Amino acid sequence: MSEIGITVTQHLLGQQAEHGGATGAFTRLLNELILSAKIISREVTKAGLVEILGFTGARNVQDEQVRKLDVYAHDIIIRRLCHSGHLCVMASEEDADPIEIPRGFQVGNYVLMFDPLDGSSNIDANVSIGTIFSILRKKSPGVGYQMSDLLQPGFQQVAAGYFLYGSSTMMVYTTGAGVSGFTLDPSVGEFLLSHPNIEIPSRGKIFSANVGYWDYWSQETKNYIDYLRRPDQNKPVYSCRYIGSLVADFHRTLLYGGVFLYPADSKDPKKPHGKLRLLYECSPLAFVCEQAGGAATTGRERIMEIMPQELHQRVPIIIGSPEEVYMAEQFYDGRLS
Ligand code: P6P
Repeated sequence: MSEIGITVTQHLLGQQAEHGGATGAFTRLLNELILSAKIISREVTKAGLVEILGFTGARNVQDEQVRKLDVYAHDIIIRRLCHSGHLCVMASEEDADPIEIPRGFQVGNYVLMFDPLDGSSNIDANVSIGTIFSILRKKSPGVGYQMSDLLQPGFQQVAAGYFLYGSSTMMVYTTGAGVSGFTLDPSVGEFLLSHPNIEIPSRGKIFSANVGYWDYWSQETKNYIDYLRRPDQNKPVYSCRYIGSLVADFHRTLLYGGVFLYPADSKDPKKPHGKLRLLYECSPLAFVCEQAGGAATTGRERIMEIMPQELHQRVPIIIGSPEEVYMAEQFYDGRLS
């Protein structure tokens, strides 16, 4: 091992070597994403010092105000990944439509779905935010892409993960052979292996949900949260922790155990299935969580088995330690109340 430890590129090359037929395309693709994250991290870190905070005045496909850093992160990823030569199409939270590879650029056999800067409403308060990514293989024949290449269920992912821009910048990812975490060492500009083989505790002591929406929740959700809150000598006393930034709430759940949920609620008729998006938020985090020994469900269906119907589809999510997630399913299917 070198004096600075294992870099993420070395880790990727090691995984590539284990895939006999690997051409290196996937490694080069992920390296472009890693470079994009380093650039985004630099801007996020100094966001309070330069005029890159605030709103652009536009609203995205989610009808959310778009912040300058959102657009910056979105643009950086698109520019760098278009040049990678390994993608046939991309999709971003910030764009209503699929993002085609411009004419003149080499087209490849992978699909990238991403949320460029999730939790950006927290930027002004210096709360941790993140980039979430999901990589799939092109399934349709021929050179161009079909919507079916984008609307694939989570179990078809070849890789998924996130970058967390917090007290340090971290990368956590899986290619289906466990979960590894890397921390950016700004002095050398490298992501170094800091969390090899992450495994989520089978049970935790924290639940994470926006309890402010209690009156908008279904009775099943209320019964489950009541169960977690109820003192019972057969289970730990749970704390409630909610940052309101998905990547930060998920990362804490992954390392400490417990459960994060953003259930369906009735507060916005336009979002009856909750707020979080399937393809570039719930599905990639579900892949990471399952690979770490956890689980991810809508309460009634495994996230990774949902057949997507549209690009920006929203789903309820309950994700985390297996014991808390499987307990939740018993409340949603009526076995417990
Ligand atoms: P609420 C941030 O805007 C985000 O998309 C996720 O990062 C976060 O988990 C969720 O919304 C918070 O939503 O409704 O609790 O403010």
